[in-house]
Amino acid sequence: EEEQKAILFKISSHFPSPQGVKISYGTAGFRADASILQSTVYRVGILSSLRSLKTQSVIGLMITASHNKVTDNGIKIADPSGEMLTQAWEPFADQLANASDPQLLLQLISEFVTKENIPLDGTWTGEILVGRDTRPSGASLLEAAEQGIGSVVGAVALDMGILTTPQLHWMVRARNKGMRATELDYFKQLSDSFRCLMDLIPNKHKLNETDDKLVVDGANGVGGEKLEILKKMLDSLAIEVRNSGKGEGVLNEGVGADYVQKEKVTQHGFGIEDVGIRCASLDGDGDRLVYFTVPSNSSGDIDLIDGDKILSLFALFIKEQLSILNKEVDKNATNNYEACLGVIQTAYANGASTDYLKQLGLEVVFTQTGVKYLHEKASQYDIGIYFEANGHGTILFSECFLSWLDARNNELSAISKGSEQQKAALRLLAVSNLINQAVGDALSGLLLVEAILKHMGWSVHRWSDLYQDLPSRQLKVKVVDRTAVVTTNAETVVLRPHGLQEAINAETAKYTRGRSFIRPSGTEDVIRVYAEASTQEAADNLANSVAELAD
Ligand code: NG1
Ligand code: ZN
Repeated sequence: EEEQKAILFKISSHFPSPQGVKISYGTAGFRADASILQSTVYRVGILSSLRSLKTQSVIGLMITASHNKVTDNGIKIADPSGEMLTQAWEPFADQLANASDPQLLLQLISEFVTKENIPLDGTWTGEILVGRDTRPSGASLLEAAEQGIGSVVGAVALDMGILTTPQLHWMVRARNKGMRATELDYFKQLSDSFRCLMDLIPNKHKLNETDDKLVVDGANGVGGEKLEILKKMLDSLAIEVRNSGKGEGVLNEGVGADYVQKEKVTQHGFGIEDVGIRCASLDGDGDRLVYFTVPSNSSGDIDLIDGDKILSLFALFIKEQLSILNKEVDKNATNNYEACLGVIQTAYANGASTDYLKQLGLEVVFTQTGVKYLHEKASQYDIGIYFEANGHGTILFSECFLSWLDARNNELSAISKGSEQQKAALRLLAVSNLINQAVGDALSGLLLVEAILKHMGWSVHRWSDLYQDLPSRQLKVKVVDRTAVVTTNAETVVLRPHGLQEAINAETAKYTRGRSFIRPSGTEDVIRVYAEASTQEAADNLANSVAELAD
């Protein structure tokens, strides 16, 4: 124990916390200008070692700032099943990151180790998989993380290199399930299950060659780079990657899913020559996915197919497979299983998508912004589908449902091999292998979209026409103290400052189909404003007046 203290003390003194800045955990881990992150990353390294020892599992540490500008960086931690770090440890992460000197740091750690009963006696070896995106600051920050991990006796870091965030989360999950977890294993699982879905495409759609090319904007980041590798393993899909990170373009600058979704204009590398073609865009660390098309007018605008519409497509497909599977099932038979399907959205979901999903008869639940909240909720269903409008989402299958499905598939393959019912079972199993159940993953999401469009025999336009988005507008307001705004009810209602919600209500009531809310961002120093109304002009006006109220 004394030895442990000495090591921590010695190494910590090389990582003084930045003066005069308070850093906080936020929606998706710590994020800031890369130049001030050395000590934070070092300390999160320590935390991930403790987390690994506590859970006696492999933990992940990812150096990325996702869609933020290239000079930013950040840290995301993956818990044993690949999901985000448990919220219960976030306050400790905050305390560590802000501890002013090594003495205080040591004291915090030792109190926490006692409180959480973390075994530091060497009976268990902690293992932390570390990865980073393509940001130039990544290599040196990753080193700081390794120093932090190594500061805890009995914990080791394993450098997985440059990865998308979801790849790292996937590896953590796979390792803890005792599966092979290299990057090649990841690519193989995705391409194998994609092939499996393509083999199950109804005959009538197999020959449909139209609409076959997909063009993908890689945000000049790691996602584009990885897609270049993955696409070589797919034989039935032609993908062209632009902004792949190999050219001159800067990460996330005028490109990527966040830009496309928020600005709704064509990004760098796309234009009038792409009219009508099916296009997709990834974000800087490959965990967000949106689709879009370039319309024939030369407005510079795009037709966005956002996370809500991806969610709708997934929900429709899964619902269809479930109903085929349960058709003709004897209600009293033991092989009957009414899978509970749930759909999770946030307040940013377009109102038209929610109406559509409800009209399909689906259960729609709302949570706060941030994948950690959506994921938690989705895990309460047999099949939980969650998406943020910005394109971050996935599908979770419960162990219980999957083992029933597996058994049911075996049964069906014995009594009615090749039947529609068995195909439905196989499709659902393939989806559970294709979709990254650790966290939203642009690459696996993209393959699932492609397989479903092919299954339905749909063009991108047919998909886009599922429903018409209500016009919406998002704005950011810079304020002195964003924490002054406190919200409730999945962030749709402002509690403080007093009177603000009433003012927003009064403003919103002036608009047909008006809806508006504000919340403090968890990743940037701003208040976000969202407004929706029946016309674009009205949505813009509503957003502007609410922004003025928030200022
Ligand atoms: P904040 O900055 O808390 O709004 C943003 C996104 C989240 C989530 C996180 C993490 C919006 C409105 N917000 O969070 O959905 O993706 O970043 O990347 O898109
Ligand atoms: Zn991201």
